[in-house]
Amino acid sequence: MRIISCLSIIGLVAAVPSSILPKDADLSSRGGLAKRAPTCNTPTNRACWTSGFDINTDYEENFPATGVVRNYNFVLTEHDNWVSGDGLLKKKAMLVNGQFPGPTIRADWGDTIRVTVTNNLLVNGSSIHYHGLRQFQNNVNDGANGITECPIPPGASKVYTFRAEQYGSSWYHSHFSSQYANGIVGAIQIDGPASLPYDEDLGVFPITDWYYGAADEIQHSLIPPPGAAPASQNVLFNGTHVNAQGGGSYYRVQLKPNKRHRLRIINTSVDHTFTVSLVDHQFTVIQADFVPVNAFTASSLFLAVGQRYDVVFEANASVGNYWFNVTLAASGLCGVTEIPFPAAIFQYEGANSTALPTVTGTAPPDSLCEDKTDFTPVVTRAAPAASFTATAANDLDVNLAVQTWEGQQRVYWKVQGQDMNITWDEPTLEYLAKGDTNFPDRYNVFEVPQVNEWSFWVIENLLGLPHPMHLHGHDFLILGRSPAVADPFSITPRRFSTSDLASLEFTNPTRRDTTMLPGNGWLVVAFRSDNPGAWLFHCHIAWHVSQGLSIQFVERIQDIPQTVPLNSIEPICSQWTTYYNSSPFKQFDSGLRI
Ligand SMILES: *[C@@H]1O[C@H](CO)[C@@H](O)[C@H](O)[C@H]1NC(C)=O
Ligand SMILES: *[C@@H]1O[C@H](CO)[C@@H](O)[C@H](O)[C@H]1NC(C)=O
Ligand SMILES: *[C@@H]1O[C@H](CO)[C@@H](O)[C@H](O)[C@H]1NC(C)=O
Ligand SMILES: *[C@@H]1O[C@H](CO)[C@@H](O)[C@H](O)[C@H]1NC(C)=O
Ligand SMILES: *[C@@H]1O[C@H](CO)[C@@H](O)[C@H](O)[C@H]1NC(C)=O
Ligand SMILES: *[C@@H]1O[C@H](CO)[C@@H](O)[C@H](O)[C@H]1NC(C)=O
Ligand SMILES: *[C@@H]1O[C@H](CO)[C@@H](O)[C@H](O)[C@H]1NC(C)=O
Ligand SMILES: [Cu+2]
Repeated sequence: MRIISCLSIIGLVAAVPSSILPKDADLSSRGGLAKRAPTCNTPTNRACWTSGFDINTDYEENFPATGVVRNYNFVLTEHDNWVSGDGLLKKKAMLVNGQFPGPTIRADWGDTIRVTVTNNLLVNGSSIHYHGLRQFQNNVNDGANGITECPIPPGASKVYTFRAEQYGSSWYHSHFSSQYANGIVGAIQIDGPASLPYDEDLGVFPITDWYYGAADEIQHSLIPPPGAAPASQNVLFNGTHVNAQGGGSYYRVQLKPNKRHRLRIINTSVDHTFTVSLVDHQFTVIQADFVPVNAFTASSLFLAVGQRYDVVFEANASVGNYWFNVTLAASGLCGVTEIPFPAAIFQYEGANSTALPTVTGTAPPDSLCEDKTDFTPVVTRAAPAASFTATAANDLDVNLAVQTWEGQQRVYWKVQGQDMNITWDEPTLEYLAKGDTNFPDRYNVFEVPQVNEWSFWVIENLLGLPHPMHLHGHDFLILGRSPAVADPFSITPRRFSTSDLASLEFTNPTRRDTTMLPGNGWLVVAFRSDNPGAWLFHCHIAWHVSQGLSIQFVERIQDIPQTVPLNSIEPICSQWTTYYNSSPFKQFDSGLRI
C-alpha cells in the first residue's frame, strides 16, 4: 500500500504546474540547506529524523514528503591542459561548473532533486547518472545513455528530476563512454538519520585515481591486446594531492579535539580499488553505500570503485597531524598507481598547520581485492532460500575475448559470450516506446518478468582479474561469493556448485549497490523485482565497461509503459540524432562508461 502512496507523490510532483510546487530552496547558503523541515536529529540522537521517520524506517516503502525541491545547474565544459588539484597539467579535462570534483548535490531525505545539465562540451554527448539512487518507477531519470536516454548533444540541456528516497553518501558521473575519467564527477550527500551519534559532519570525501592523459586516447590505446588498464599517475583526495615531482599539496581535513566526526568516504575511481586507514584512529562504519548498517569498527576499509563508507571516529588522540592513507592491493590486481604512498592529512585544531605527520603507521592487511560482506543492514531483508537454484538461465559468465574489428585485433569483455554495444540514439526505452521488444543481441538484455519476486544471479568470473560490479535501480543482497585468494591467476576458475549452497546467507546479508566479483571465482546476488525499467548491471572499471563488461536487466517489461513516461526521452533523442549524423566523431566502444 505504502508503495502506492510513494508513487502518487512522485506522480504529483511531475504533474502539478510548477507555480504551485514549493518555493525552491535557497542554494546560496549552507550548502543548499537553508530550508529544511524541523528535525529531531541531534548530536546525542542521530537515529531520530522527523516525526514518523527514523533509522528503522523502511526507506524503500516510505520516506518524508518534505515538499522541498533542490535545484542544481550543471554546465559541462571542456579544457585542454587544465591545471589539476595536484599542480600538474591534465591534457584533457571535462568538468562540471569548471571544478573538480563537481559541485556536491546536497539534500534532505525525501526532498526532490532537480538537476539541469547543459552540455557545453566541444563534440561529445553526455548523460549524468546518479549512482545508487533507486529511481523508483523513474527509470527515465537514471542517466544511462543508450539504455534510458539518448546522449545530450553539445549545446542542449536536459533536466533530471528524482526523489531522495534513500539517504547517505554517493556520487554522480557521466555515463558517456570513458568521459568521467576526464572529470565529470561529483559527490551527493543526502542528510538523514544515522545508526550512531556524532558531533561533526566532515562531509563528503571523494577519492579518485587520476590520469593526466585524455580518456579517449587512453581508451583507444586499450583496443589492441592485451588491453590492460594503465597505472594511474596520481590519486586525488577531494581533488587535491602532492604530485610525483614534489609539487602540489596534501589535502588537510580539520578535526575538533575530542569530538566524534562523521566522514563520507567515496571511491570515485575509474580503475582503482583501495584500502583506507587513519593512523592512530579506528573507523566505525555506520553506512555502506546507501544502506545504514549496524555499527562495526575497523582499522582499515577496502573500497571498490563506486563504493562508499560513512564512518564515525573520535578525535581522541593527542593534538597533531595524522596520515590518512590509501593502500592498493599488493598483487596489483586492484589497480596500480605511480604515486608511492597516496595520503591526506587529518589535522587537529591547534596542531601545526604546515607540519607533516610524524608517525608512519602500519600498513593495513592486504585486502586481496575483496570488500567486506559481514555487516548487517539496519532495515532487514531476507530472500527465500527455497526459491534459489543455480541454472543456465541465471548464470552470468564473465570472460575476455580478442576479435577482429575494423581490420585490427581488439579486446572485449563478455558476459555470457556477448559484449555490450549499445547504439546511442536507440536506447532500450526507445525500443519500448515503439512497442519493439526485439532487442539486438549486443544490447545484452536479461529479462526479469516476475512481479515483486526475488531474482537470483550467479556471476562466474572465468579470469583472474576481479571486477567491482554495480547495479542500477536496486540494492542487491550479497548472498555469497568464493573466498579471496592471494593470486587468483594461479587457480582454475571456481564455478558455483551445489556444495557451495550451504555457504550462502539469505537472511539479512550485506546489501549494497556495488561489490567485488572475485578473480576466477563466483558471486551470488539477489534483488526484488519491484522497480520496472531497464537497469544496467556492469563492472565499474571505466575501461572495462567501455570494453563491453555490462548487461541490462529489463525488469517487468509489461509494466514499464505504465510506470515510465517513455515519450519524455524523445526531444533529446531527436536533437541527438540530428547532431550525431553530422558529427565526424563516432562511437568506438560499448558507448557506456560509468
Ligand atoms: C569526445 O571528445 C573527445 C575529446 O574532445 C574526442 O577525442 C572524441 O572523439 C569525442 N568522441 C565522440 C564520440 O564525440
Ligand atoms: C570536500 O570538499 C567539499 C567541497 O568543498 C566540502 O564540502 C567537504 O567538506 C570536503 N570534505 C572534507 C572531508 O573535507
Ligand atoms: C576504488 O575502486 C577501484 C575499483 O575497484 C579500486 O581499484 C580502487 O583501489 C578503489 N580506491 C579506493 C581508494 O578505495
Ligand atoms: C578513542 O575512542 C575510541 C572509540 O571511541 C576508543 O576505542 C579508543 O580507545 C579511544 N582512544 C583513546 C586514546 O582514548
Ligand atoms: C610548524 O612546522 C613547520 C614545518 O615543519 C616548522 O618549520 C615550524 O617551526 C612549526 N611551527 C611551530 C610553531 O612549531
Ligand atoms: C601514509 O602516507 C604517508 C605519506 O605518503 C607515508 O609516508 C606513510 O608511509 C604512509 N603510511 C602507510 C601505513 O601506508
Ligand atoms: C557495435 O555494433 C555496431 C553495429 O553492429 C558495429 O558497427 C560496431 O562495430 C560495434 N562496435 C564494436 C566496438 O564492436
Ligand atoms: Cu572490470
